[in-house]
Amino acid sequence: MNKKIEKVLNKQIEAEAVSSHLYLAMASWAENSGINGTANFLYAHADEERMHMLKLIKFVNERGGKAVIPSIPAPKQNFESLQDVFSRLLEHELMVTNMINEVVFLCLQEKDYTTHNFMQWYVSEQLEEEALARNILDKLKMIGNDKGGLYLFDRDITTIQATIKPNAGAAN
Ligand code: OFO
Repeated sequence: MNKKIEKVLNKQIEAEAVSSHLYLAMASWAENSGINGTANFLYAHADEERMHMLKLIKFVNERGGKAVIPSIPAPKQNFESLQDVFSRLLEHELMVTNMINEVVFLCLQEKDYTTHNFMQWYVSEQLEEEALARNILDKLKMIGNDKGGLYLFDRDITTIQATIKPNAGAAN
């Protein structure tokens, strides 16, 4: 495998691990705050990110490269509110999208069309994840501090996910 490509894919493996860890911390915070629907949503999201990481690890190894399992720092443990959680989540996803775009750009520069093709799955995934995070954040902004609204949000969060990402959680 092209060494430059191997290096950026390993950076991407690390980014997916960091995402999974961050969403796990958010899920645990939500669970401890009694916001159980959102906690379940975030636990599932953390699992999805782990799956994104695994998919990359297997791809690198199968193509003759060497996947590096990264050490990752402890994520932020406390959040101010659901709005705080989801604006951080959106910000994080935007950063991941930029990284993925960089990988795709490098693939074209290096004429690595196999990896370019493989990365298209991540490009579409990011589109969905950004749309989901924006949609959730818009709802939370509308609800503000209304307790009844937040109760319904927590109850219905999986429905929002099903509308935007019908295959979330499915094995890929
Ligand atoms: Fe949420 O992103 Fe992985 O790729």
